[in-house]
Amino acid sequence: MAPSIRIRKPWEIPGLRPTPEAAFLDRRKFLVRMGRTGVGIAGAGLIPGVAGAILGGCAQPPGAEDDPKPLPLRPIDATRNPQFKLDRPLTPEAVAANYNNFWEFSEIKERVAGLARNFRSRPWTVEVAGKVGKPQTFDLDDLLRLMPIEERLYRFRCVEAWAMAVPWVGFPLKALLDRVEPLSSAKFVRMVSFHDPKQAPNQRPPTHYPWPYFEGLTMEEAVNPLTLMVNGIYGHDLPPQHGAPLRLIVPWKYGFKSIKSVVRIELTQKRPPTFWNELSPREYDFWANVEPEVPHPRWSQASERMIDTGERRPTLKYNGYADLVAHLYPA
Ligand SMILES: Nc1nc2c(c(=O)[nH]1)N[C@H]1C(S)=C(S)[C@@H](COP(=O)(O)O)O[C@H]1N2
Ligand SMILES: [Mo]
Repeated sequence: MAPSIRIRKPWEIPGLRPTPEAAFLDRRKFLVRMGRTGVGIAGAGLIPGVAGAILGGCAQPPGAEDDPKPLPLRPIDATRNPQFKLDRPLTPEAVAANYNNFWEFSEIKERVAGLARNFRSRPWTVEVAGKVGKPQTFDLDDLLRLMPIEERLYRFRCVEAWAMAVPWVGFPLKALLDRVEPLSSAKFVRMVSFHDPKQAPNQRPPTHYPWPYFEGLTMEEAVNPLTLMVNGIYGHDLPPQHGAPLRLIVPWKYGFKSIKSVVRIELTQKRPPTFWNELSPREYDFWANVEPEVPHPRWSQASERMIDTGERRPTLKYNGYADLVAHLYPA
């Protein structure tokens, strides 16, 4: 009788799946490296243009010399919306820009910036389709000219229990959806990331992931005023590692909902499948609301670790945005 061998998926292998312990060790290595190279946190008062060079990190992939140069990060002059106040300091830009989850490039947070630095995010189009009256494919720069761009300071919480606070630049997703005239049958919004194995090393065979990355929200969540489409951070274009040129930010949900480098938005009648939920439904549910009292199967969610200082803070219900979203989830 043949032995029955069950081949484990990479996300089931302890060394490869995200754990708070791994994240903590990674963070320590990162601090040591930052100290050695002198690319200190003080260097974070970024002059756009120089930002690309700094944020690109020092982890150049082999052969990167032949690659085109990183696209410059142009300044964005957006007014800060005073409604969104923080209860904690902003995370230094250089820390946020070198500790990223972007599995298309690497499963190691400190390597993403270097591997993504030459990502071509222009020209870029965003297709909006499905249950809408006016389906449309927008050139991104045309779209940005139409949208009410502003800056917002938001808390951000990863399911792995790390957290940061950053100034995003973007526009409410609702402003975009209004232009395509959703039909009454539209109940969900599905979003899809880019798929380009030439640029994204972890999308190449033998990858075990069902690329491209896909996520979704209910229509009510999508039109909530907090739900932002983001094209900038720290007063300039998004650098590749943060999801250039356009990503979603849903600040009351765990970070995996906030899909990066979006190419397609589709309004649907049925709840769409989502990437991490397909891979591990017990661990990553569709809702993914930040709830301190609901532990992840492998760790508590009662507290979170700030990625710059290592400080632990109590996790806030809906990441501190309950007044704006609790009504979406009646008990
Ligand atoms: N396309 C895509 N989007 C993604 C991810 C990813 O791997 N691929 N990771 C998610 C997770 S788990 C987190 S925590 C955030 C991280 O965003 P940041 O690197 O800008 O902090 O992006 C989310 N969006
Ligand atoms: Mo995450």
